[in-house]
Amino acid sequence: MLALQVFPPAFGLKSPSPFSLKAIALMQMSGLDYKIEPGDPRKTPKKKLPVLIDGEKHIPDSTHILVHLKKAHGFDPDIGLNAEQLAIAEAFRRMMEEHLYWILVYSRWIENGDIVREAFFSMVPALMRKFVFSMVAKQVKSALYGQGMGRHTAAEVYAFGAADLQAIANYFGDKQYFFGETPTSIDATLYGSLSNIIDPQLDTPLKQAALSHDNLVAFKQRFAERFEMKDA
Ligand SMILES: N[C@@H](CCC(=O)N[C@@H](CS)C(=O)NCC(=O)O)C(=O)O
Repeated sequence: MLALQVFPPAFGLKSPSPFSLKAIALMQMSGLDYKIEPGDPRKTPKKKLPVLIDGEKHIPDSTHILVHLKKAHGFDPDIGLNAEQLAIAEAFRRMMEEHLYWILVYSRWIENGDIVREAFFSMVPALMRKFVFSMVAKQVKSALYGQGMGRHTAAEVYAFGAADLQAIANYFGDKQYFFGETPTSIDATLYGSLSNIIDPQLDTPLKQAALSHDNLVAFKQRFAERFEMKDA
């Protein structure tokens, strides 16, 4: 059976990582038989999660997982899209994964470190938890600075986030899914991002910006129900 290694549940989500949640969403969409396993990024080929295990093969990266599902299992949620739609999906996917993602990271690790510490490191003995958290938080801050997002003020960061969400909401419009009535892979990406922004009990300006778009909130609910994404 296929096994999907992800960051284990937290914040009431099947996974508190947009990439892991996207991969779970893709597996749910595929209808393939699979199980979810808690992973440890230190032990994976690219030191990141998610990873799909298919027999002897370990496939890291949510995008490569989709490619593998297409090639090895005949699951292609994008088969009905034309070249223009594929280009639009790719651009929005990169916006969500390479830009909006970092605003989520900022909202958690820079602005709500205490809550993140208790949610993500509850398995670490209380005496060591602050120390372990501060080591990881240092790496995350450095990554944020390297990427560039960490060089902006909080107001600037959240303005970027609000602009991303506005663009997504504008394109989405009153459709059921990103490209109409049929869910495609960009819907899995969008669900992974939106659920991670909206569902945790963290009140952030990014969450407020997402909640201001009724069409995105309704989509998140619709997708979760159709593909049974709840029950962390
Ligand atoms: N491009 C990758 C990104 C995966 C990713 O960034 N995963 C993060 C969690 S959201 C991770 O594993 N971080 C662990 C680390 O950097 O040590 C994908 O699409 O799967």
